Amino acid sequence: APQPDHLNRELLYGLLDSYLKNDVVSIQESIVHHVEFTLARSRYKFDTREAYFAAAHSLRDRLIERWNDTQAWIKHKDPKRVYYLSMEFLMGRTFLNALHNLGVMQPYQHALSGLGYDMEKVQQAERDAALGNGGLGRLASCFLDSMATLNLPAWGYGIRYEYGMFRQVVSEGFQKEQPDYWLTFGYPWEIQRPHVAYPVKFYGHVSVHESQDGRQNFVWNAGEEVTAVAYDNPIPGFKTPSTINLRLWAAKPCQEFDLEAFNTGDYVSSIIDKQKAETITSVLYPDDKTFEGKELRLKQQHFMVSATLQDIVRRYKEQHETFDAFPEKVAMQLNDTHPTLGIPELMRILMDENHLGWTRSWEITTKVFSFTNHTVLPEALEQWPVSLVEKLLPRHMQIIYDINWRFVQELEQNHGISGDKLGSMSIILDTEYGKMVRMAYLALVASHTVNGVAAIHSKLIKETIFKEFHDIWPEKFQNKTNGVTQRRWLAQCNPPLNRLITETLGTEAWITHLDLLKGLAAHAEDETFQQKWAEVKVEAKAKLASLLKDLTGDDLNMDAIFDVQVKRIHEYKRQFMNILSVALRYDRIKSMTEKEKEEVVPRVVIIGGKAAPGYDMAKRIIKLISAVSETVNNDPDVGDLLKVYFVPDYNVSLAEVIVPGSDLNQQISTAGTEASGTSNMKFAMNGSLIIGTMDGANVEIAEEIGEENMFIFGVGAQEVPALRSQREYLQVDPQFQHAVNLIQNGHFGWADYFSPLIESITGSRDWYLLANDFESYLDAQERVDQEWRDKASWTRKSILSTAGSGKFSSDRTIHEYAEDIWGVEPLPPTIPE
Ligand code: TH1
Repeated sequence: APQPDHLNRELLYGLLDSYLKNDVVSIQESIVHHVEFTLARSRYKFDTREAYFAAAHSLRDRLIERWNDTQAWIKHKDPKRVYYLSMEFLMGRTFLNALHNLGVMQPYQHALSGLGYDMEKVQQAERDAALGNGGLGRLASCFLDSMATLNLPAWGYGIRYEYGMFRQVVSEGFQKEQPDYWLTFGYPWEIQRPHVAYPVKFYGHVSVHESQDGRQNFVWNAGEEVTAVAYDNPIPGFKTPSTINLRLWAAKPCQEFDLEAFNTGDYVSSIIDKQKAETITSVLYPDDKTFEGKELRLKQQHFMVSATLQDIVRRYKEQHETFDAFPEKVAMQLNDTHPTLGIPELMRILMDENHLGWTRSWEITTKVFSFTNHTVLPEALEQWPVSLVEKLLPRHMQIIYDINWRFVQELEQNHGISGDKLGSMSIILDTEYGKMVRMAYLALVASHTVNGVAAIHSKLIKETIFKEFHDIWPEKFQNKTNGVTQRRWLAQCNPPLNRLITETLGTEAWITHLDLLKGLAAHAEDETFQQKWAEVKVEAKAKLASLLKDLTGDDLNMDAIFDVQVKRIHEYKRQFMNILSVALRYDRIKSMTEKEKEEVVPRVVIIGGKAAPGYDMAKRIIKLISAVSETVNNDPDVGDLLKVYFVPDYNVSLAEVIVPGSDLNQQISTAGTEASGTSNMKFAMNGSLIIGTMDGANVEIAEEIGEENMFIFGVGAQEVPALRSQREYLQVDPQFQHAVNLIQNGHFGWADYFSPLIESITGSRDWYLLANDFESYLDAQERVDQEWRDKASWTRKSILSTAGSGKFSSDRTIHEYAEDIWGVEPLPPTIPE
């Protein structure tokens, strides 16, 4: 018999792909098998949760099969690989996504119902993997889906936090945080790899040794060592066997025991000490855009990049003798500055462990890293105290100093820069509290490319936070407008719309080529099509209504505009402005005669999002929304003309119901503050109209779907700086003043508690220009009501929203990254003819 080596390898990989069968009986057998042998429960009696776990394990087998083949195939071909380094991956649920991408939805549905289970309920038994805060983490997850679907040889790297994003409970209107211990019942989608483990060092000191050739060798004698263990999460592409890997690291105590401590007799406390290693990966920091200089967070960052780089270098060395080809085989994307320590870590590995000189190491490093900036808010920019970096990572601090020293030399010699300007560009910043490392500058200096996440944002970073760098290196700067995966955010979460689109276009090719949605525009005026479109929306609204019924007991008015703002609570996102306008609407209805009320367009206002636990203002905003909700919803004068709900614990799975069920969505950040936003794209895809400012990706959405099909208001980013400097002298709109007075006068109770909120938008303190934009916002809201009165026109705009959202697929985004930044090519795992 021919040995595998003599077989055509490409054929062999193709054959391996079809080992498990996907007919209904085979699937039922595998589910029942997992009930008995994986869960060790009776195969005659298992509940919904067990049905979920068994079905998940059965599906996992199929994922592993493809995953193994993909990895073997990539290894065999040894193409350039891209590594996406991120401290956050907000994956949400996997079951439905995997069924959908593997194309086995139908057989699993039948298999489960044959066993007496309802797919919908089984699927609800899964807990979200919430290893991220919001947009940045969800973007990383959409990117993985697109990279797999585009057959890119790609890897995701991150941290397996034991506690994900906290669970938000709202009690008497106040946010309470509860731990999200998401691993209680086990996580069936991961594969532990106890043998893929690396030591990660911290603390200690650096010693210098003279080698025979007279070179200095730096040796880092660490004070603490922990082990990073890999957990692999297969990420299936859609309609391709290609299944890539998300490798998440968990911290474990290292193997070596400090014999001295043991011999001195304190056995038990030595063991307890060891256990402390695990704390490194215990919890996700729940702060969205406020930099907190906590030592544990810095440890997490180094832990992630150190394990990742050891893994990448090991993989490279398996197939290559020297580092010469490293930049042709490796691209690494830094998701914001959080993984920037990877830069000095790679330098250290190349210089200290592989004895390449500085010049060679720097050349390699600067060819492999690229960096994405996600915000211009100054409070989010990472600056670590030199004293802390020095203590935790003494060798890295030396390398950062060296990088900075050479950078400053270059500025002086090649760019003629001196004096204050040198200081303003330095990676090390001198402050009254001591020296700081500006991580964004470090990332910029060492990366070949930096990109913003929407056109306006990429322009802004060149003009503001990175201006001096743009002056010397204009060619480094790029834009990569964000996108979202239409698999999860349209095809899976909105089955009725999926069917209607596929039926109308006569193809489901839009699921991988979202541009095809523009074919819907031809039907926008068609009355029967509008009818069908409206019916689909009603179906999605009914699902959202049933969710709210479960939460509140209320039956929603299905004729109302479902008006949604869901995102992290932040002053710049202006949920406060939203609720002020709701207060005003309430007050207006209160003063109406019954006759006048007949003309009112009914609204259901839905707001959801988490406040960072230490963000006092954001927490007060939640209480204000709850207080307004309490008053409005219980006022018989208002009836079902206006309802306000704060949806607790907004997360990916809730978004999958809320987004399709909305008529209107609010994207109302002060122009120039929201880098991109990504929910705006999800809403547009699902035919929800946007009320918003010319900020972030809204600008490009307006280009694509037409400004006339959105409700745009407010000042532009260019006007913001001048307006800010004039805040004290600006005329305050009387309606704004009236809304403020309602709150101040205790209309919704809690007047004292809300006074810091009022202060924050008064006169010169109104940083986000609520007072200034309010009139224009109310005007846009008025246009919304007018539009709703004309059902055909509204539906037409809804169709055009979906039709114009083709650009906002993460497939497009990833294709651009691959071509313009990474230089990686698709490697379809198919058998060549
Ligand atoms: C967000 C941006 O605010 C948002 O506009 C953008 O669409 C999204 O990233 C994806 O690009 C950011 N999230 C974070 C989270 C942290 C720090 C900075 C940002 S910017 C922790």
